[in-house]
Amino acid sequence: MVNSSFLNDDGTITAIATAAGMGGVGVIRISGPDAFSIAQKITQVKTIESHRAVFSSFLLKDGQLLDKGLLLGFKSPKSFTGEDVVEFQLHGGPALLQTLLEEVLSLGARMAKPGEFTFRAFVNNKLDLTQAEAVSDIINASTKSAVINAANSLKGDFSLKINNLLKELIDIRMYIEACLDFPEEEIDFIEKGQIKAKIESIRQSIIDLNQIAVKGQIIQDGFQVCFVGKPNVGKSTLINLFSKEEVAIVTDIPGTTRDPVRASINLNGIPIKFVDTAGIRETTDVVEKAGIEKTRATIERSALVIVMLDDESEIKDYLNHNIFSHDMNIIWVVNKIDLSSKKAKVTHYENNPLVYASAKFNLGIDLLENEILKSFGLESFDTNEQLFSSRQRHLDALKQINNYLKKALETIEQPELVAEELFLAQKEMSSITGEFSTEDLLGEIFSRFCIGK
Ligand SMILES: Nc1nc2c(ncn2[C@@H]2O[C@H](COP(=O)(O)OP(=O)(O)OP(=O)(O)O)[C@@H](O)[C@H]2O)c(=O)[nH]1
Ligand SMILES: [Mg+2]
Repeated sequence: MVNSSFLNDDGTITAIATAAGMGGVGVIRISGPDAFSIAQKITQVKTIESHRAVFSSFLLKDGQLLDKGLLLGFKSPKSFTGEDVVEFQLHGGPALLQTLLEEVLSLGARMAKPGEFTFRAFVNNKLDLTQAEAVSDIINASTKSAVINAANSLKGDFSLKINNLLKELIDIRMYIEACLDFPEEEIDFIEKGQIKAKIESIRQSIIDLNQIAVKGQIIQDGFQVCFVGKPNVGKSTLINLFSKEEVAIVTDIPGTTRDPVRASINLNGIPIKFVDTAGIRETTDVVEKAGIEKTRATIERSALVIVMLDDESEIKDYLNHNIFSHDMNIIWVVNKIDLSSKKAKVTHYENNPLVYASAKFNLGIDLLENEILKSFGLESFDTNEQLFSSRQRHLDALKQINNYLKKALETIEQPELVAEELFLAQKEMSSITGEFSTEDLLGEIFSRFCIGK
């Protein structure tokens, strides 16, 4: 794991904090014990006051002026990382920033690894793990809703909910353990009832939290939806309509699309990656055959498949040929209704929706959009609902906690077992905020950051 190496390193680190490429302003960040002394050498500012911006020169060792800009110092512990931090704000030219970065490195700092600044903030208790993850989420957010959720997590909403439940859980566990230590003071019938009720209430809160977290994760990561169907059925026309631009070539020649075409679309605040694929048919054309193989691979990776049809009678062919795995999320779409007397509507084929539409004339597409959201339980999605960014890791932990609490309730007559299950639930809860976390987990989380964060 890339990051394990920085777990016990408190040297001075630096990186260009702004995105690669040219920009009006570029930022170089330095954190660690030598941050201020390095900055003094570069700017020749004698005393750098904390939390005060100073307009200064940035110079090389031989006195060559590189640029002028803002020098900002943050004295430990009142900084993002909790260490001494300095930021240089200068013009955002890649060569300029690189030259100044090399100067900082030559004065004793080393290059920061991805996520290392945030990792230090975590180690120095400036952020807990969910907040550190939210830093990465807010940078990677692709819609406004995702930004707001990440901001809620960063502010500590998710951690607060977990910590409150953790407190309640510890209280009950302590009480049971105390009773176990003094067996002469048996837990009486009424108390048992109260313990059970408390565990039930925590479990309900975990279930509620999980529901919010699932939505948060969908908004954060979105999901992949692919279009499949016979050549010429209108798949590319549909992806172009959704993405409001010509991402795929549309012709009346069957077999036009060969490589999968991708477009990211924001549907009700949810980022969806649509993939248009090569039409499925028996073919001897080698290139088209390769395209069809890719289609199968794309179907496997998609959370939902939209199968476009010329006629509903084709559904049986797909089912007879076992094109889709048994638990695949499918929406059938009969396209080109403008050529028949069919009306735009939604019906069902077995358990899956069947939408009648026209991609070319934008008929029934609103119904299709609604069915897409519905297939993920998001049709009545309230974008004002207080959510937070969450990840698979959080969902897995919440599921585990729920299991432990369930077991605790099942063994309520045996306090030793209840205490053990509550302890496991407590450990799992603490793993969410990072109180109990392995090096591997930390490495995995922080290595996904960009450099400079
Ligand atoms: N009348 C009518 N024509 C449509 C409709 N949707 C698509 N077409 C036409 O059907 C033809 C094929 O459309 P495409 O979107 O290229 O079809 P495709 O499924 O991507 O085809 P391949 O890439 O070859 O697999 C084009 O001439 C489209 O203009 C529709 O709703 N009504
Ligand atoms: Mg196509």
